[in-house]
Amino acid sequence: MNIKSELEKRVSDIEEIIEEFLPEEEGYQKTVLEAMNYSIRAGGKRLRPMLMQETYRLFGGNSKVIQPFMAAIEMIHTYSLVHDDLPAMDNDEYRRGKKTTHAVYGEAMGILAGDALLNYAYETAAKAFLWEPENKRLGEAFALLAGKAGVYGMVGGQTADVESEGQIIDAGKLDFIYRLKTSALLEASMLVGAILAGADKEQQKVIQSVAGKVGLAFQIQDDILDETSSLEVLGKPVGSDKKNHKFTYVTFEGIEKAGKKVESLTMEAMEELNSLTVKNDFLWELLLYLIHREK
Ligand code: GRG
Repeated sequence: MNIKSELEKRVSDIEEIIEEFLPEEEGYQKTVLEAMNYSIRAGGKRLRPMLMQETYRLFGGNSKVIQPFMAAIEMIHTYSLVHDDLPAMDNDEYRRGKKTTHAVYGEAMGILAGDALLNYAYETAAKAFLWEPENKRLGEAFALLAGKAGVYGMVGGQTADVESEGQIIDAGKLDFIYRLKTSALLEASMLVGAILAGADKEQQKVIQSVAGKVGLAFQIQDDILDETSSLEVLGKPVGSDKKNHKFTYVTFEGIEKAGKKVESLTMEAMEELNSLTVKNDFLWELLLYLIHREK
């Protein structure tokens, strides 16, 4: 399989799906609608909707009902990036190779565009209930998505992360931050796919564990790239962790050990995925590809 061309094809399919759910830019609130669409259309790997769709396929899902959830997870992810880039947080000017939302539209619109994207994500996912009112799995998927994005998920992780700036933290707290700040949305992506496709509780447990490990590996690779990459390749400034006095896995263990950890976590995740009777070759290749991702 040529993973690069398969990835390109999937990203373009996913972008078409997301585009269908984006709001019209009109009315007195036109500016915030433009800022929302600007942030979403700025690009990115579309990893979360991709993992959702591939996990849905893994368990034999074949309805359009997954699509509003795919758009919703990308909206939630994008809101988190818009807010993370704000002056009160990382104060970054570039993201996904473009000016950040607050850099283009001003700080107030950056805050509002993030708020609006988060809410619009749920408005979008709720469309699935109108399409398939008899589908009993939708409520579970919706609750899971909200929980993983919220204070017991990504927002909780970001809180601990912000409060830890400038401090030396122990491995337990770092693990907490990574599991919530980063893994939670990857867990939501894969679990929503699994739930909507009808995976049973045992299968969901495996997916939860796989996604948790992929999330940790993904965050550690993010730490590595923040030290080793460049603005041109990454599309966002490097050295952001140092600038913000953030204690990362790389500070703890160094680049080499961190790289090994990315590999071992991914291998464990892949072994667990392999323990399932269902298979998805692309998902397998995608996880392998992520180990050595350059952006
Ligand atoms: C503001 C509530 C709130 C949360 C922010 C997600 C996040 C929490 C902060 C963004 C910065 C960061 C290092 C997050 C960890 C997850 C991560 C590596 C995000 C970047 O995801 P990619 O690489 O981005 O998938 P693209 O642009 O490809 O979509």
